[in-house]
Amino acid sequence: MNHEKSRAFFARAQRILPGGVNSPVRAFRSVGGEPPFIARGEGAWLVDADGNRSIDYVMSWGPLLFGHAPPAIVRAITEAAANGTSFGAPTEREVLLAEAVAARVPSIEKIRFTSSGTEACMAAIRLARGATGRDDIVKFDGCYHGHADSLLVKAGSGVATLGLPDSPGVPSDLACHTFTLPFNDEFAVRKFFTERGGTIACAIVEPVVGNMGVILPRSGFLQALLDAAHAAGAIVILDEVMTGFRLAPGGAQEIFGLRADLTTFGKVIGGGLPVGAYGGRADLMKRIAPEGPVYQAGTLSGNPLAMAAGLASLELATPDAHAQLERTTSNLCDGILEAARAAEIPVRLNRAGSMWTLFFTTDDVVDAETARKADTRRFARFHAAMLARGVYLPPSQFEAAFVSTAHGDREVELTIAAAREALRDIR
Ligand code: KE4
Repeated sequence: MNHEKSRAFFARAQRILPGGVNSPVRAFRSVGGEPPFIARGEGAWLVDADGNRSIDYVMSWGPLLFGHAPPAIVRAITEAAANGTSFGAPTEREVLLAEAVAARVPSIEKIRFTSSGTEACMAAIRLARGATGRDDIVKFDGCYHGHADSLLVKAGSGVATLGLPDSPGVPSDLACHTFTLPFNDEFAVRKFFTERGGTIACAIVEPVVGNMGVILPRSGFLQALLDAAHAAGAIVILDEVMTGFRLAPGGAQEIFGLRADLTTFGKVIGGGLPVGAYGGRADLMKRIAPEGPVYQAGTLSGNPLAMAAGLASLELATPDAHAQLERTTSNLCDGILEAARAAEIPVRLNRAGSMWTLFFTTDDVVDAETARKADTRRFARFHAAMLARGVYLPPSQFEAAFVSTAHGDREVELTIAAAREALRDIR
């Protein structure tokens, strides 16, 4: 594989962009090597600047449930763009997308769109603090909810990958209001909220974690969090930026039969364009300006192109599409596990629907502590060996891989064949 153009682009990018990228995890720092510069996406495939083709399991970190450039979404964006790209005024599509989200997620009584998941999580926390008059919040070690100051405390995703438990620049007298508990530890949750739940405005959690790699909630854990938080008068925010509309038409809340007080969304509801959203109980959301005093705003919130892409994306997110994603991902992961067994390499593969992570470890991965025991050097060798064979995995052990409806039997077969060789190579 020739990488000359990507290498030249990366050298040039590093002169003007920090690390040569616009988001840290893209720089390949935790897997080594240099990132390919992408020229275009075609369904399940990426084509880089040097013409190399690879099967994409990053899928823009989750938004592309239907692969690259699905005709219905491209058409929706193109048609919307012909009528103007932004107005800074209300439009019909914002109402239509809000109604489409609420129709799929019963806990959404009111919703507000933003331009990123970070904004959505930041606003939901401000709302919880404003509604309760409390300053403290709870998050879970290894979970990532975007880069707002209060949330960069033992965060997952890029921060965990970079090994930065707390980011410089976050004031200590702000970080001290964020309490971190171990994910999946029901006892710790009940104990914490019993002892000091009275100062907690909210708990925010990824219902299925994607930012430590994929980690599923133990049975009853999420309900225990809801019960303990509510008993202490705290609000529960389910961060469905990654799981929303990916795990099921109604996201994780449909899967687990839960009802969040507030939910954050992103990724899939933008169909690849910048969208975030937060919503939930009407008695809370009515406190958001201009209806209420809690301020939150955004120049491009509800952007007509992003709303058009989101509407087209949700229209494609049918039960049949989710059934197809389940079949494809199950076949893929069974084949990868079989390849690891054949290579006699100890692994754990965690999967929830069409998001999965292969951990190089001998222990079940159930929280940040067990995730961090994974052999990241071996993961880096696996990542490079797969990329050399035309399979583009997330460049970090602590990220989720994503399947789309554009991944078919051919992509599954090619990926499993590459995994057999790559795992043999890294024994
Ligand atoms: P954004 O601000 O990146 O749109 O959303 C932040 C966010 C919030 N909540 C969850 C559960 C998320 O996974 C994310 C962002 N996910 C990462 C991938 N793990 C984005 C990739 C990146 O940072 O480049």
